[in-house]
Amino acid sequence: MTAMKKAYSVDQQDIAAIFEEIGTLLELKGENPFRTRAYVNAARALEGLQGDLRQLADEGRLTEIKGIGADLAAKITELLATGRLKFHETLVASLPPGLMDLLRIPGFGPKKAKVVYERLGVDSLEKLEAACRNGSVAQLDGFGEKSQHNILAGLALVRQFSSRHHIHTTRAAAQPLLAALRARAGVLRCEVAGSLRRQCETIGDVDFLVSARPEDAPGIMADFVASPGVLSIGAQGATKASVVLEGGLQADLRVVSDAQYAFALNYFTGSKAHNIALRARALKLKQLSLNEYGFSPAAEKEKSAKELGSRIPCRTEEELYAALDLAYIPPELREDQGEIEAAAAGRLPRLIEPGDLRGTFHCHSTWSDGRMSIAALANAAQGLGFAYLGVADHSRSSRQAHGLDPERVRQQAAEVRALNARFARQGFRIFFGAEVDILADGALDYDEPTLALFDYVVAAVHGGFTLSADAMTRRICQALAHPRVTMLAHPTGRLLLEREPYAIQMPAVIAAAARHHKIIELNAHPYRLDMDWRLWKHAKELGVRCAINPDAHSLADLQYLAYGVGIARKGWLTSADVINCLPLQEVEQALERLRPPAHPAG
Ligand code: DGT
Ligand code: CA
Ligand code: CA
Repeated sequence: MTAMKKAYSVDQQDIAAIFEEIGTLLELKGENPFRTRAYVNAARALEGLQGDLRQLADEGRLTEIKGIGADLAAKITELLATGRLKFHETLVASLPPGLMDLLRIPGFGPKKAKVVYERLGVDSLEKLEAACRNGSVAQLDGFGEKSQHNILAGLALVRQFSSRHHIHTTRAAAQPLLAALRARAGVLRCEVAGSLRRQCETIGDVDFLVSARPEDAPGIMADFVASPGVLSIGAQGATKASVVLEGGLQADLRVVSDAQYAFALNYFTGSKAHNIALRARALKLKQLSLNEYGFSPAAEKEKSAKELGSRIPCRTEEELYAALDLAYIPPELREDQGEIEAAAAGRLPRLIEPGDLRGTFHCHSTWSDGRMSIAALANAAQGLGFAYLGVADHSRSSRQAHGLDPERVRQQAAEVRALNARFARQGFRIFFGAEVDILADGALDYDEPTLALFDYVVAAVHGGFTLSADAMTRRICQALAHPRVTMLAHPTGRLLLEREPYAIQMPAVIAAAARHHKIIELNAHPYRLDMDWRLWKHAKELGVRCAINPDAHSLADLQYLAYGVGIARKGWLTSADVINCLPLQEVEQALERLRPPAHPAG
């Protein structure tokens, strides 16, 4: 992935990403490892930097950052001033563009990429596949049959995933295009449709819909395909255009008349399965056929809505659903999962909204692998209007994430107590928790006296992903039976578009959570969105409550909560199903009820 280069708006994370990429590129070129390390170390230092980078630069104090010498300081200054770095651009241009793609294969690093490039001339995923298929990769020193086989399996994964995109990057790419369309003269109404409007966990392409007078359509098209960030134009007609954006995301635009807008919005929002079910209802109930232009008489010889206009005119989707005797169905529910039946019966849930959240759990601080202090996290949570924030740093077995040993847990508890003494006056509370590893045998990573220190415990699997489904299910169900466990983190361990879920029987896990009154997390990180939306309706029916958690490692990550709310809406959840919609006092009582009393000391 090429690091972002937005002029003037680069921040320290963007610069860290560019340094990281430079490290990789230098390694690909076989540069001196010390030089490579210097960039990687600088990237780490920038990621963890607490102060304001721009201010440090203005004061000429960049070299005070650990690992930043005069040379790197000059590069940071160049990036801050221009949003670009000549050295980086020259380096990128000096290597075949497809070489970086090889690194998307799991377990395939710069060292291996360098070997296949130099020995076999492989500089693209296609060439790598061909070289594996004809056996030449297995012949290379340090590779062999097994590693050739693994590369082919990895290639299949990359291919499967590369046609879809994460929701946060898609939103970031779509937002300026949507704003530009809405601001353009002649655009009457404009919305994003498709999977993005339905808040799906990953996105194939973005579908924009505009209504305008016919004479305005060509100009709107022309502006759209000339938007900043457009890499190539796939198609451009009178009412349809399709472009590919930087990063490989496709964006489609349709322009329709304002009279067609509600029908087109409904059609292009989908899902296809929902459209088909809705069309069946129109035929059965009204003997009308429904498509993106409107309601037409079902009899074949009559003129269609495209030529005559809709038999029942609808200005909005609300009117369209009402014409079919249905309550308005929010886009998130349009997956043909019983929403039409529920809308007909007046049984649609009143879905949770972002403003319903009163706090959140599962945030990481600098005590483990987070970038922010607990106080900074708490302040940010207050800034979002929250009444509480749960810290949950890693337990000791998560070494790579600087998991805390019991002694550090006690020190952290003291810090939280001191902070709460201050925050209590503002009606705000930090809940002291931990993200405790579930060990391979299902035991927790801390002993009882340590566990008793926490207000709540998030139990999580961070290793041993290769267990059988039976063993993994037993392992997690055992943790759910533990009296100290409050909630289960990211239940399937999936990393969207990167790593499949581990083998696990989720129905059994959900049943165990219900039996032991445990909360299941909806991890709002755009790589996780785990537990999957398809499972929440069932979990809710069994009485399992949800916690929407950002798994935040930085302040910006708190914004992930919005994606979590989107997925919760897809899962039919209301504010009553989500524990962090409770006001402070009630959430305190709820956690207290779930928490066994501590044993007397000694
Ligand atoms: P994506 O892009 O794969 O994440 O998913 P969508 O849902 O955005 O799918 P897309 O972009 O292919 O099409 C947008 C919507 O257009 C889709 O949700 C429903 C509608 N649509 C597309 N093709 C058909 C079709 O053959 N029949 C019906 N009924 N609707 C369709
Ligand atoms: Ca789409
Ligand atoms: Ca599309």
